[in-house]
Amino acid sequence: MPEFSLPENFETYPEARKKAFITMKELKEQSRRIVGVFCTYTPWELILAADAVAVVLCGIGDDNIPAAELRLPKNLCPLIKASYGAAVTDRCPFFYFSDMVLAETTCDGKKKMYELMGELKHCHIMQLPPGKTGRGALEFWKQEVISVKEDLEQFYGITITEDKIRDAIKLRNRERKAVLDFFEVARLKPSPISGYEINTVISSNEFSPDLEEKIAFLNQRTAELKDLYEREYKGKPSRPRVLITGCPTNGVMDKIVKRIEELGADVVGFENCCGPREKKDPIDEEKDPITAIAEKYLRVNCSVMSPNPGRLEALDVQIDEYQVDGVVEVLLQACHTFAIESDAVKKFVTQKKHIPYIAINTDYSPSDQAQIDTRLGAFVELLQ
Ligand code: BJ8
Repeated sequence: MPEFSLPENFETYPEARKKAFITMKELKEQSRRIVGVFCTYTPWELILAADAVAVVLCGIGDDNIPAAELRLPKNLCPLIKASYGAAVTDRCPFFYFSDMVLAETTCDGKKKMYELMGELKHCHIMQLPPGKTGRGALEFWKQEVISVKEDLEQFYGITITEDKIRDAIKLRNRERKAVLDFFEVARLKPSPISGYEINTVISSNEFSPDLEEKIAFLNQRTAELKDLYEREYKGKPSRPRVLITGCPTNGVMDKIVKRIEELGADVVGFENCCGPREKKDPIDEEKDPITAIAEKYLRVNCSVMSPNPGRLEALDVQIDEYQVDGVVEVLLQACHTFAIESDAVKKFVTQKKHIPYIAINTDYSPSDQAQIDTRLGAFVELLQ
């Protein structure tokens, strides 16, 4: 059995991180292939078809930022700094034990950070077209999907067959459905689950070497919550219902999502990459699999795409389906694409949907917590 060592500072790590390191080490010792990923544009199906486990690397902790700032500018998105900081300090078990990284040129900060990350281990960077509809965008992206397949084959010395890709598409579509059903429990009014729990369950399940196990777990939890609703929630009054939109929120869960709920509202939905954004859109199982994968991921409604009308369409549907009373937009420091798009989002929410909207600009440090609490408190009050 191959032996893998732990980082030098392992003994100083908190218990949860130590546990994750041990789990990953065991996985490596079982000779499992591990690929680190960052973004919703990642074609996970190809990783699955390579018999590899995909692990999500996005940094969420403030503690890794000082190390990142030795090489990255301070005025940069905290998600980017935390991701690089966790990798360069050996504090991320998923990066530490991944064989390679599969990432995409989304925003400028991320794509330039990947150049530094590439000094640490093999990073395959997919070039994302700047828009979904430009002439040649799909064909260009399809070539990028093909190059991922070829790199995985070369890196691991394997052949990824069409049948393997088709099987992976089917399995991931089933997983998408299970995740979506779980998110949609919060459409019930009043919601039998907090937004904080939704996010915690989804993010802790993101890394799961066994997708069948993950699907079974989510299906069971969804059924339990529906049962709980029938027994204890149905017919009772609801607290104000909030939808989160904007940048990914895993790094500000305590700072924003938890606080909204402590202040008296329910976070019922996420129109961001921590929510059902891409889960609602399965991959076509009938088409040529590479084309179907390319088409599916090019439809992701991220602000890095210009134009990006699909995001407002998704907001429109989600506000109605989740019976939302107010929208909180999270803008991470120096995220220009979401910050600029927030103008259209605000107009849409207040003028077309006629509900209140607030934008919170923040980073991963606790220094602005009091100011955020004051603003969120006033917002929740407005929704009562
Ligand atoms: S598909 S949202 S996961 S790029 S890192 S853009 S917050 S400045 S994360 Fe994202 Fe993929 Fe889009 Fe989703 Fe802004 Fe920060 Fe850039 Fe960010």
